[in-house]
Amino acid sequence: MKIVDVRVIVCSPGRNFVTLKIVTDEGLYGIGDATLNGREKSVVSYLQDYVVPMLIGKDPQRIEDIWQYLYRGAYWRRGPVAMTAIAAVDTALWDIKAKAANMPLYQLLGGRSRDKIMVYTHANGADIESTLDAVGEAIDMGYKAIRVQSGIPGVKSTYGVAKAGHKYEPADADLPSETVWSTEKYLNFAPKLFQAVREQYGDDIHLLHDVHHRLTPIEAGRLGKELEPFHLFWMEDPVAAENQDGFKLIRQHTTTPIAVGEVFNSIHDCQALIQNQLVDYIRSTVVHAGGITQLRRIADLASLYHVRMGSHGATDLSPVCMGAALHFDFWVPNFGIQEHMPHSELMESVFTRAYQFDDGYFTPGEVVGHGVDINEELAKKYPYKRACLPVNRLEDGTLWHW
Ligand code: CS2
Ligand code: MG
Repeated sequence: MKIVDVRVIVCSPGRNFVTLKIVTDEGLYGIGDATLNGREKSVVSYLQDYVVPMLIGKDPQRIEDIWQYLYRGAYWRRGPVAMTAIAAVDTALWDIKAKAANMPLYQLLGGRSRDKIMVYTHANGADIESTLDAVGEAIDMGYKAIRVQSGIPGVKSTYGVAKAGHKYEPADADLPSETVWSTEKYLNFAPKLFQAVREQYGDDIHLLHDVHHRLTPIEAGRLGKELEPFHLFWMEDPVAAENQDGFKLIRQHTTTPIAVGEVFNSIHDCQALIQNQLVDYIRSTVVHAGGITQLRRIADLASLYHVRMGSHGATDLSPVCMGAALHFDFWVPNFGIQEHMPHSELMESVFTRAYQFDDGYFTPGEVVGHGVDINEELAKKYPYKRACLPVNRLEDGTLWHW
C-alpha cells in the first residue's frame, strides 16, 4: 500500500478545525484532527510545507516508523505544533489500518475493556443559582459526571462561563479578549459553590472543577483541602505545570484528586508527575499528544502508578479527535473519564460520526476505522476565520495565566 495524496482541510463551521486526509493507492483513506486552538495556521504550514511531501509514496501500514520519522527526523522534538501535526498523521494512519483490517479501531487496539465510556459535561452560570440550574439540566440529560464553573461575585468575567445566551466557546475574538481574575475572591467563593451543588443534588453525581492553571501550589493546596468535604472527582490544572515540583506541595495538603495534561504534548511532560504519583489523571489527548501511538505509551506508564486517563474533549478538539479518543477509551485498561462538550449541529453536518451518546455514556460505534468522516464539499462553505483565546489579567492589570 502507498500514500498517494494528503490533504489539509481547514474549515470553520462555527469554530476553526484543521483536518488531515491521507489517501492510499488502494482507495482507502484515513482522517486525523490537526486543530490547535487559536494557532491553527501554524499546524497547517507544518503539515503542508514539510510533512505532506514526506508522506507521499510511503507505506501507510508502517505507523510506528512514520511516527519516529516525523518525531526524530525533524531534529526539533516535541512542542504543540509539531506534535499536533504528528498526531493528525498518526490518527489518519490508525484509521486506515483499522479500515484495511475491516475492524473498528478499538478492536485493533486490543478490544474493549468496558461496555460504555463515562463522559463529563460542562455546567456553568453567572452565579450559584444559574449554575445550579445548569447542573440540573445536565443531570436531566443523563450525565453522571459534571464539571462545574461559576461566575465569581465581584469579578467581571470568569473562566468557563459563557456569555449570556451562548454556549461556552473560549476562542471568542479576532484578537485576544481580556478577562479579569482575583485569586482571593475565587478561593473564598469556590467551596460555597460546591457546597450548594452537593446540598441540592446529593452525593451520587460526580463533580469536577477546572482551575485553569491559575493558582500557586500553596493556594491549590488550600482549595483542595476546602473542597474535600464535597468529594470532587478531580480538581483540574490547579497550577501552571512547568514547575512540576509544585505538585508535591499540593499533595502534602489535600486528598482531592488532581488532573493535569491538556496542554502537554509529550510523554516526557507526564513522566515525572506520573512516576512521583503527584497526579491522579492524565488529560492529554489524541490530537495534542502525538496521536494514538504516543497516548498508548503514556497510558501504559500511568497504569504502573495508579494514574488513569481522562482525555481533554472541549469543542476545539474536532469530532475526529473525539471519535479516535472514544476508541482509545473503550480499550485503555486504566480509563478514568472522557470530557465531552457537544459539537453543534452545523459542526456535525460537516463531520459525520459513528459514536453515540446514551444516558451519560458514549460508545464509539462499530463502523470500521475510527468512524468519523468529513464532508469536504460542505467544509468549503465555511472558511477559516481567525479566533484567539483570551488573555487574563489580575485586577491591578498584571498579565496572569489563562
Ligand atoms: C478546558 C478547555 O476543556 C477544558 O478543560 O480547559 O476549554 C480549554 O480552555 C480549551 O480547550 C483551550 O483550547
Ligand atoms: Mg481544562
